[in-house]
Amino acid sequence: MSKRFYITTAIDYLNGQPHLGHAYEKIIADVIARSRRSLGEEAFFLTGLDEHGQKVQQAAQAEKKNPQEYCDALAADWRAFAKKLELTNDDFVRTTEPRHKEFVQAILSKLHAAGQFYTATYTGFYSAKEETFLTEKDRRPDGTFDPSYGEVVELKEDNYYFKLQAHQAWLIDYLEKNPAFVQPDYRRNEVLGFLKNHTLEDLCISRPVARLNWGIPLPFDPNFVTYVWFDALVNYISVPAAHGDETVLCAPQGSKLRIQKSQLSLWPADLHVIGKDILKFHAVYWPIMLKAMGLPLPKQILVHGWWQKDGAKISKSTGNLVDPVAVINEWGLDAFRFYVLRELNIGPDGNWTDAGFRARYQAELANGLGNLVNRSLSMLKRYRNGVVPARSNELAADAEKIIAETRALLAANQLQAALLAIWSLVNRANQYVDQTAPFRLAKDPAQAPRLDEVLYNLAETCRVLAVLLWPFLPGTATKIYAQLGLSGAPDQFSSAAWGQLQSGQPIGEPAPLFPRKDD
Ligand code: ME8
Repeated sequence: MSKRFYITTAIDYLNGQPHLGHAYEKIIADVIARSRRSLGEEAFFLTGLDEHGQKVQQAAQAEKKNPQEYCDALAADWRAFAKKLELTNDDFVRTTEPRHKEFVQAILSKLHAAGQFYTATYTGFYSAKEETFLTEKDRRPDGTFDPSYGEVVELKEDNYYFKLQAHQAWLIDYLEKNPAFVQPDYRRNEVLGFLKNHTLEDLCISRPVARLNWGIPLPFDPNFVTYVWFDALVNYISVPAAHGDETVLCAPQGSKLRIQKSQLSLWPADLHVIGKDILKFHAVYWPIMLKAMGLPLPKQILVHGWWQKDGAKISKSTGNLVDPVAVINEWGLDAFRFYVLRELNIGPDGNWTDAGFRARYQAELANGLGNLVNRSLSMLKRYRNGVVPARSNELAADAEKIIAETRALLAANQLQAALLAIWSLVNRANQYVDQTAPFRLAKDPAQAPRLDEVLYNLAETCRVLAVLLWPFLPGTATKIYAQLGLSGAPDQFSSAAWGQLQSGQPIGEPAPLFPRKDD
């Protein structure tokens, strides 16, 4: 059984509705998964929800629900959201599922038996909002804690700790020897800088049941639960275990786990797609946890930046939100998928403005791609009764160059650059219409052979574009195929090769892909 390309996203906290940042990350992962499948690889795409913790427990209490009921109701909204984005995820994990909880417990038992945990008493400050312990170093010069921590309380409690510190030198060495492990490079440098300038503190993995019970009970001490990182990160291997992945099943020896019949080979993950705020957990804690379990490390952690709206942090409390569902309902899913990937490269922070969104819709989608496809196919309908003329290769070299560029960029997860390459073909073809002026050629019967050539080149370019666009704009790509009279989805990159549109084939009905919207 061959190993699949395994791609994951962060699993989102279930304490509200999904926003632009969540949508962005899931779309990045979806485009990469679709690209790999289009390029001929088998891919497995995992996303899901992080459901334990104090915030969820408190939110459920506020609604007078038990936490599981509260999670079940909200999880239905998040699953519907994944559908709305047309994500092609192969599984959807919820950390409250038995298959996940049992695997976490099996791992905890193994690490406990191997002496990787110890107990210690903590005395200090705690932010429930951020679910984190604070130290004197976290105080501001005036002695207070940043308001982003919410209410900070003083605590004294016993907890279990995982030995991180012992692996610090190993991790520095690993990051130095594996420059692709964290991308982009400046994020890797950030992790290295942190590791070289700080002594790692061991990781607290538990909470006393008396304070938090909405977590996974420690199998070796019923007075404690684990939650957040030792719970959430393990989703990346608990799901492969549930699918019968032999590599991860070696980790918790001897335990009884629920395994589906599928028997997939997934681990190590090829790509964890995450946001910059959870880099330390993925690039420091997670590799050390895996090493302690005796498992190979993921191949790459791909770190995206954060969206703001109109230059300010996205925040529910100030109402500074982009509602992805409202945007999709008004403008269409593909316009939304296009804007987030075209506007923001994977790495830096981005800024959503409604004006910027409209401008790209108008210029690149309606006037660029939409106009090209619509006028090419309308002219073919009008001048040739919708029947594809004989093959002609005038735009073949341009197309082949851009096909090769797009292939390389998709393989390197350079999504914004791939869109730029694809749009250079859109622009080239629109320029070709202006240069060859088929509407003038149509008036002169002596130019009929030339008009045939032009119409073939345009229709074939539209077909090539549908294949290149499939991972990004699957609905639009499928519509272009249907308007060309082709059945199925343009989901195989190999069919982008020039000249596959057959002479004599009747096309379908041209219709605008991106209706113009008047402001
Ligand atoms: O961190 N722009 O969950 P989460 C871009 N449960 N991305 C954003 C964003 C923004 N404005 N806001 C959030 C968690 N994100 C944990 C993860 S993984 C084992 C556990 C991204 O709901 C954020 O960077 O707070 C993260 O990758 C994801 O959304 C989920 O964030």
